[in-house]
Amino acid sequence: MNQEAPQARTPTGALATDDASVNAQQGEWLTTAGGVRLRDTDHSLKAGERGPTLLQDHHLREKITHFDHERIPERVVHARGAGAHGRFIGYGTAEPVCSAGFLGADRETPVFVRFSTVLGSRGSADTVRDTRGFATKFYTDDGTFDLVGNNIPVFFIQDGIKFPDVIHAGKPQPAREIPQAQSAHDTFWDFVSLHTEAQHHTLWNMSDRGIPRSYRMMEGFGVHTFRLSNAAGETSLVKFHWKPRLGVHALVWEEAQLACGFDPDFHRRDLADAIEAAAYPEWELGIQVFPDEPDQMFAGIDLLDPTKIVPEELAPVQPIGRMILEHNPSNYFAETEQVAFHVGHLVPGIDVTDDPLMQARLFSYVDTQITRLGGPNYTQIPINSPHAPVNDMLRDGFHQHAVHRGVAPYRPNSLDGGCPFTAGDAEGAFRDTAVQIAAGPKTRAQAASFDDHFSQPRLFWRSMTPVEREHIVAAYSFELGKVNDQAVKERQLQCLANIDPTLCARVADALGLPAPDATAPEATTEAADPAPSAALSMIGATWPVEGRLVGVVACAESPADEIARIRGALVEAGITPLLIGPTGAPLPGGLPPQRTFATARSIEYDAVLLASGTAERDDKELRLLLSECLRHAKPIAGVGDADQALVAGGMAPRTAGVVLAEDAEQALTRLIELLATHRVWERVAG
Ligand code: HDE
Repeated sequence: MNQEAPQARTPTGALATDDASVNAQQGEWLTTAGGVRLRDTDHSLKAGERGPTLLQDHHLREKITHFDHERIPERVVHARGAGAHGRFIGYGTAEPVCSAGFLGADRETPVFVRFSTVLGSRGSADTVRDTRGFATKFYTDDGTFDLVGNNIPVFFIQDGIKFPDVIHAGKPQPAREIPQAQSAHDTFWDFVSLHTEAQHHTLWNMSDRGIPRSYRMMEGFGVHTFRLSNAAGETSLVKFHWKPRLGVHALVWEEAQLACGFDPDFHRRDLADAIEAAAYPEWELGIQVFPDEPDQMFAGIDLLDPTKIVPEELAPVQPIGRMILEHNPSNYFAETEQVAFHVGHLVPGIDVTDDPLMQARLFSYVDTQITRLGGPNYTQIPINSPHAPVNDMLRDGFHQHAVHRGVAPYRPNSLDGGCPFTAGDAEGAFRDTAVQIAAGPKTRAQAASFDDHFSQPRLFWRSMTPVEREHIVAAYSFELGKVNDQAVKERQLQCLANIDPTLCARVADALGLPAPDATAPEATTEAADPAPSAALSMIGATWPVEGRLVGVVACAESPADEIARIRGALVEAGITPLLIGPTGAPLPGGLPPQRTFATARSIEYDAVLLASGTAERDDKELRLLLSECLRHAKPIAGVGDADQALVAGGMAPRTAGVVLAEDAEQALTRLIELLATHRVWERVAG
């Protein structure tokens, strides 16, 4: 098992002990919470063998009372998640724009990352169509920096005051509390069709970005524009990007739906299994850099508007470091559930901007932890403890772990010798950038530059390949098909007409409704006629295959040495082989299969290979597995006589992406080439 607990820290951030378990359990005897050794924990104290139970039983009361309070409120959004520990390694390339020490060349910083869905409850399925959270805690020597981002670079709303509205609309409807963890219902589409600034984010959700193949294969975005400053105090505006080494890949919609039933923990399991198999997930952190001009615009795009991207073709993403996740949490609750991120956890060199969405977040994240984690001392929980020394003059409160000394937790003081002292630039103090504020009246109005809601969705749609467009049309057709209110559907079609007439016509056709004409005025301006951005598409390149999963179907007739060679070659390529046998009985060579025909479904494998000897297999389950792989555009290979099993599985001769080879090595070479393209799209392209 590759698991390592977080380092135990004292409430002031110092290392407490080398043995993290000491804080949780000590000694060999079962005890009460007070440390008294127990004789029996299986029977309550009764008046005679047949009761009644005595109120006096303090052990019973302590055990049950603690159990009664084991749950804490789940996060109001992003309740469902998975976490991992790792390292961030700076390249030093950020130095011209950012003085943050952890970005320095070869500097290593421990990190904890939590991925999540947004809408569902803590027990909901992983593979629903939704945005994914991508929150990273950097335990830097200069204090904690949290980059609390998503896998989609834009947001539904431009002003944080609307967050309760968009979330109330997306959450299950109040009367019956359904549907769980999805946007395919009236209230969501009611809101986004009325509130057209949400259309860009919604389009990303309807694309394959809404159903990632794995947390390991997602981009991450800081979404807002941040303000960086270098050692000379010069500032730049930037957007943060995480680029996954394995590429950005998605499930197909049928897989996502099947996984909700077959394996609701699909993404959690994938992340933990990959780390355990030493296929460590890795991302490169990059920044798009913009000059810090007074208008905070770049190429006509308002950098304070979180519903807009800046195409990478206009501002390339410059790599500044990489992150590798190497350890699973030891305890879900202690680490993944209790981790508390905050947009205001900033380190010297990194500052926020006036983006009105970001400004509201600066309030929300501390506030929510006070309810969720039971008071203001949540930064003392080990997973949240800074790795920098803390001397904060914050005192008391629920669950205070520190035994503070001194008499003067105030400043100025003379009684504690004036301690602690404030720091200056030389001591690495945080500096609030002295941004010039344009004078104006107090107002609830927003800038006119926030008004264009359609040109960027149009840019996204135009940047998609035909397969990706098909998926978007299918997603809108599914989601709007689940909406009952006719007016809501018509209003959303009107929004689609303002994005692109073909998109609108295709969805209208699926709904059996007329396609309206565009009404938005933007279609006449240059910004409204954007050039496609190739960086937005997920199709058309090749990516590393390390850490992908290949199902290897074998049976009693398969040669032992061939099974061994196939497994060996896959492992050599960094791919995880999963042996699939007709039953749980060991396969030739003695290895037990990891999956049986009854438990194997296409969702679990990125590609499938049939060893020779499987020719005669005509099992119902095997046929189902192969036909699903076929529909899900997965590479399939058969060695020797396995072609007969493939025909039984519904494959016509020369089906795209189906490899038949005399020997295992040939089959594997071709299969791995196909796997590097993620899927065989020409098989399913209409
Ligand atoms: Fe969050 N968000 N958010 N959010 N958010 C929370 O904080 C909030 C927004 C994001 O794994 C909450 O600890 C407001 C944008 C992630 O623990 C809460 C607004 C982005 C996570 C909260 C936003 C995010 C959260 C719920 C609009 C992408 C999960 C529990 C102003 C850049 C972090 C908690 C984790 C969690 C509020 C908008 C990302 C309630 C008010 C934009 C990844 O504080």
